[in-house]
Amino acid sequence: MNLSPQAQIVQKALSAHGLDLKVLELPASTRTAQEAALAIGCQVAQIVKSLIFRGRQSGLPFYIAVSGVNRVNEAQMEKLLGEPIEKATPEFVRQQTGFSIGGVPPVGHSQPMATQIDQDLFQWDVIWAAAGTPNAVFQLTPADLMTITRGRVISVT
Ligand code: 5CA
Repeated sequence: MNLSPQAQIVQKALSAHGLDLKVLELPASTRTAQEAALAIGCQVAQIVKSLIFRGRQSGLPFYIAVSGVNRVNEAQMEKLLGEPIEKATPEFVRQQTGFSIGGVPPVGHSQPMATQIDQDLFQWDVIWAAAGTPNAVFQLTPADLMTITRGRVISVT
C-alpha cells in the first residue's frame, strides 16, 4: 500500500517497535475524534485524541493521549506536571511533533516529549490513533500505546 509521506513516518516508527501495527489511509476524513469513529465504525471513546500542551514556565511540550469522549482537567494536569500549562497553538504542535493538528500521532514526533495516557482508554480491547494525516489511523491495544510512548497512565478528567 502506498502511504503518504507523513503516514510513512508513523508506519516506520511503529515497525521500529517490532509491533505488527498497520497504518490505514481511509477515504473519509479522520481529522476529529468524531469523524474518525464514524469512518472506522467504532465508539468515539475508542479514539485516541493526541493533545499537545505547552508548559508556561519551561516552554516544554507535553503529549497527552486522551479518550475521544474526555476533556482534560487542566488544573489537575498542572498539579501532576508541576507547572501551569496552555493548549498548544497549531504552530507549536507542528514544530514539536512534525505533524499538523488532525493527524498528530502518538509516535514519530520530531522532538521527544513527556507523555501521559488517559486511564479510560484501558476499558477497550482495541483503540485507534491518528497516523500522521487527517485520513490516516491505526488500530492498537492500550498496552501497545504504553509500549510505543512509554507514557504514564493517569486520570485526565
Ligand atoms: N485524527 C484524529 C484522531 S484519530 C485527531 O487528530 N483528533 S484529535 O482530537 O487528536 O485532534 C484534534 C485536536 O486538536 C482537538 O481535539 C483539539 O484539542 C486540537 N485542536 C483543534 N484545533 C485547534 C487549534 N486551533 N488550536 C489548538 N488545538 C486545536
